[in-house]
Amino acid sequence: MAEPGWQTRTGVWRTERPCLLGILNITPDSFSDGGELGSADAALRRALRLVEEGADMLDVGGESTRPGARPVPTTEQIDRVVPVLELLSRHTAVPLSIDTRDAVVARAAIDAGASVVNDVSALRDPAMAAVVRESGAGLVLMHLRGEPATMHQYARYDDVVREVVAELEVVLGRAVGAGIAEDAIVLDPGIGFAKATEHNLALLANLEALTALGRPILVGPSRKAFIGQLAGNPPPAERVGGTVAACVAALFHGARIFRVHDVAPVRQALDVAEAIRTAEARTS
Ligand code: HH2
Repeated sequence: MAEPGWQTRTGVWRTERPCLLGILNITPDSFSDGGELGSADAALRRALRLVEEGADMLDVGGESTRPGARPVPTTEQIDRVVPVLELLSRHTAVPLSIDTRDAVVARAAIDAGASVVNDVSALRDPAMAAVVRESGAGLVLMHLRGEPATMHQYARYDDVVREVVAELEVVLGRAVGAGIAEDAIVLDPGIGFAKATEHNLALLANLEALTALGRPILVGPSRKAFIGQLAGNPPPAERVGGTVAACVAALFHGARIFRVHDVAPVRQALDVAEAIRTAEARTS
């Protein structure tokens, strides 16, 4: 069966090949790479490396959403991300995504060249839907309960898969009801957002339930705490093997888009895993 496409401002994104979204955090405090990109030039160098390693899209963020993080004011986010997006637009042809919950930041980022809005709060800002609709940007709707500062207290579920699918179905309906084209939307179970390790594992193992909503699935397990917990607590930058494992498992359960820091190893792993997956599909 053909994979659903993803309509962004720069055209339809075909998800026949696993898509890699390389992470560019322009933040002093991100959990794994905070403070690494202190200037637009450093961000450009990292971006060009990620593209060379096989990133299909770059996700630029000016606010950490790690557990306990405090919100970053609009103007500060804009000051962080807009110069980087402008520079990237001039130097690379890959589509750019803005990781923000703030409609004013999203608007400024789109004007600076972003073609996708990655909103981990799934349209909590009442002005966000209009920004996405009017600009024709692609949209990532992620599952989150509460706010990053407080979300750990909402990591309680009777049936995490059923509840996350039901809650994402509601936000998908709300987005479409607000006039956003369904083709522009991808869904994300929000790995690590108001989820304990057992919840992350159940979601990654049952993404088929989410693909039933008819939109491509994005996952963001990269370097997250559950990998540390399962692998003897290495620091985030040493969670590459666990990230690869989570992405490959997610691919076999239906994910098509992968948001990662370590593009080269994940690209190689997913290209091989996808060849195996499609060979299996042809012979069964
Ligand atoms: N995870 C993070 C940030 N944005 N967006 C989507 N769609 N899905 C995710 O799982 C996701 C996301 C958190 O990771 P990171 O950017 O590495 O850390 P921080 O929030 O500390 O900057």
